[in-house]
Amino acid sequence: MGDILVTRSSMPEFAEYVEEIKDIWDSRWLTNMGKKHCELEKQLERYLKVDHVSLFANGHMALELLLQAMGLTGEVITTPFTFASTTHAIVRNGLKPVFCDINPDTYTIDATKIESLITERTSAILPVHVYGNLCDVEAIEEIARRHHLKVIYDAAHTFGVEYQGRGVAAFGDASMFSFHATKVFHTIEGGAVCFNGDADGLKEDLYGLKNFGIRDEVTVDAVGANSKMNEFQAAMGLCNLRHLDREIEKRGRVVARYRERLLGVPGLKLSAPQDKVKPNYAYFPVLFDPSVFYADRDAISEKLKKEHIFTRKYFYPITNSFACYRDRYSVEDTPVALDVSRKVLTLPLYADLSLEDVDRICDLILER
Ligand code: T4K
Repeated sequence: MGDILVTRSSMPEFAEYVEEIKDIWDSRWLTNMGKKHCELEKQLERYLKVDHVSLFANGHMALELLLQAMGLTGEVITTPFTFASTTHAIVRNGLKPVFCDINPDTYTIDATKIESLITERTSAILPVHVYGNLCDVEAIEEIARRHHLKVIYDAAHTFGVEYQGRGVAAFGDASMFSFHATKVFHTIEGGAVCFNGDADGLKEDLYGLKNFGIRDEVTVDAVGANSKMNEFQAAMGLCNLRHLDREIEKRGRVVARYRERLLGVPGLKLSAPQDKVKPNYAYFPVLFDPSVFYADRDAISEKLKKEHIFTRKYFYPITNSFACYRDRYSVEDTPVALDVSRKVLTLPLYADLSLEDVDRICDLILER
């Protein structure tokens, strides 16, 4: 039996991709905001129900350059229960991350704990819609309004998620999506910044920052980077977008089977579906409580590995304990995040995972 990895990239038919990239050969236009790039931006604006989509070479650079474009200063309130990218993007902008604990049920920022962390140096809140779970966007919006703070969402996991019929990128000042190969929607590598309205000319600033800060042939007015999505990435996005709804539906079936088998088992905690949220089934996290369940998550992970089934501990360790941040932050400040990170295992999830394989994974987890 072949390996079952934590995820597996969705792919269009080979012929479909070849057809999509044919005109790249004819035009010899390979990158720098070409036709495919522009077409994908337009299609994503429709799909995500948002005014502006700005594409990037990857999600991390999208976030890093977004923080730069926003001109943030001082401190940014965020959570450590995330991928390295979120915290690094803050620090690489010369800003100080201030870590807020997470909600024990959604694993997103605990909005009730944000206000006590606000100082006169705070310029923004950077919450993460972790696993595709929506943050408490209403409470966060209210806090930001009261304290005149920017809200930037790390929406890397939330492509296609909607709340009360609105695309998730409608919330906050801007959102970053990742289109990495492991994501529900991908462009091989890739990412985007999405936002509504454009009073401050953010779209133009982002356009400049991903292209060395070049405004026109003779004007370089920002210290930019190179983070342009190329035409082959955009072509993969155009193909994948055609099949996305079906892929999400198939993921939904896998999640439903996991829930059927694991919900209510003493010592296991699953993420609950959120009210008024259209989900994208990005990840399937399970918390293993060894004081109740017969084994801890490391033992379960090892047991599955012996059967060539590979889970991941997203997100362990939490970012405020990373070696590169040693002695700068304390995990004691975020006890819930620390506890969740020690118990969580994300189980294999992708559109083509068979229900028989889900059953086999669940049997292995449940049998002593
Ligand atoms: N913010 C958050 C909250 C994020 O989770 C991420 C990325 C970002 C920001 C930054 O976005 P990007 O700059 O990446 O666009 C993976 C992904 O590389 C990363 O994108 C993702 N989060 C993170 C949660 O997972 P690794 O180091 O675990 O990847 P890796 O190579 O171990 O792959 C995991 C599994 O995916 C493999 O076992 C098999 C499968 N896979 C992997 C690749 C590379 C495929 O099926 N196809 C592939 O091409 O980070």
